[in-house]
Amino acid sequence: MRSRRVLHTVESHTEGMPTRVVTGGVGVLPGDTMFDRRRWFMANSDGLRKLLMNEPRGHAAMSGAILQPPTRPDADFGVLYIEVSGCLPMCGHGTIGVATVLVETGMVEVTGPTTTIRLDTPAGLVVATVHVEDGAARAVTIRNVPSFLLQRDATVKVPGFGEVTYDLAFGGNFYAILPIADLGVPFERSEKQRILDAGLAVMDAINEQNRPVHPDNPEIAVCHHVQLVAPGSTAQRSRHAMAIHPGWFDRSPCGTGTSARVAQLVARGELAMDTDFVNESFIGTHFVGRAVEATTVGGADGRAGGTIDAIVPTITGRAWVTGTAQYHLDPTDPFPEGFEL
Ligand code: PYC
Repeated sequence: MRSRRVLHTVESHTEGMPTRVVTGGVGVLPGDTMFDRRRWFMANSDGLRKLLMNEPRGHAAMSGAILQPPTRPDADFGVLYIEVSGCLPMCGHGTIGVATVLVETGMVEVTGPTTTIRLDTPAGLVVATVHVEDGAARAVTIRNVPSFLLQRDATVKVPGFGEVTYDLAFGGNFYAILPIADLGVPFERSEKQRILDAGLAVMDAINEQNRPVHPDNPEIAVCHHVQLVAPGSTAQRSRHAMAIHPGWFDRSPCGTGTSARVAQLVARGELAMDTDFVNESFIGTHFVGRAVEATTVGGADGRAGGTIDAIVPTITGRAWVTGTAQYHLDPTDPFPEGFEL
């Protein structure tokens, strides 16, 4: 065996969605903040993301996280999120996976029934509280970045669907949120291609006609996630299919998507602060979200538009370690960045 590169990983899944946690083989990325490191990685090292996420080492719905030393003194680890479609500023299921891996591999010492890990993410500091029983991580609660409803009852013209009304919310990434019934598509796994096509059509229309931009960081922009809410969902318990660019579903209930949904429901006056909201994925797993603090975003640096009411959400979910691996790149491998089919 010859190898140009060896990457060490711990494999996990969070409520069905994989997180390939890269624990060795990358080195320290240049940059003063994790956001700078993310920018540098996307410009200079994106082939590494593709190698780990694309086939044959990954698949069309692959997701992962590269561990780094933190860039800020109040954090324990830095995290760079990688997935098939790029590098997200924040990923909820990925953070729950990372925290579980850190505890279960002994990379973080267990300090009691709850162990706190402070993670330096490109979107800001995210605090993970790992609920430990008999040395095992049973559940993780993350305190996410400020989340907010950016647009309420926005409309776009979607080819094949006419004028579509949606809410646009942020929970670490931007999410369009709308009832699937408005698109005339049944909420059934057997209809997954129709659901995906409809979600991607809405996504394309939003990015062409009304592309969202974060009020505090213009480099966080674009809507790559569409949360299609199932009939019968309420502000206490909701089911959805999450269509993600360029064409896959989140298997987990989506941590940043649940944060965005909590922010939407609070802003609409449908969910009270400090109240559980259960969000169910397309495969039937769930996260519990809660708005635990009121805050604001935007306006701080004098940007036009003033401040926007926001909440700080917590998201609780479970992850399991599924294996460990070393991935190699042979110099004669014709697919040094994998491939997409
Ligand atoms: O859990 O935040 C999340 C997430 C984003 C994309 C896939 N999962």
